[in-house]
Amino acid sequence: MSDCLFCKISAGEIPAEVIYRDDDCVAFRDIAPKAPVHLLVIPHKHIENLYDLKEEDAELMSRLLLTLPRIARQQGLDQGFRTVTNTGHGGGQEVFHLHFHLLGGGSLHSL
Ligand code: IU
Repeated sequence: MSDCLFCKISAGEIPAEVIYRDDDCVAFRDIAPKAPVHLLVIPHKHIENLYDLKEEDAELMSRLLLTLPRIARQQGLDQGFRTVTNTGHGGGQEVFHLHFHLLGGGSLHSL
């Protein structure tokens, strides 16, 4: 999607502090971190949010989920981490390209 900020980060057209990249996804630091480690993990494919997922995205999502703990370990989050995905305005979503917040490195309160 031509006017999507995260598509542009995925394509390398807008700078971001990228810490991981593979054929499916890219992970970069959130510009307004809410924890000592706060990454956003996004598929390259433009999917708006969980409501926008199709059956054909199942394998991509499966691989992406398997990637999250690998990235967390690379970041030294051996004690654990949190993932959050906001869906739609009602879920507090501000950027409409599917992303998983990956947070850790401090004491996170229970939800
Ligand atoms: P949300 O789940 O859509 O509310 O989260 C969007 C996140 O994207 C939020 O934490 C912002 O700080 C973050 N972000 C960013 O990292 N870089 C940007 O250029 C913009 C937002 I705009």
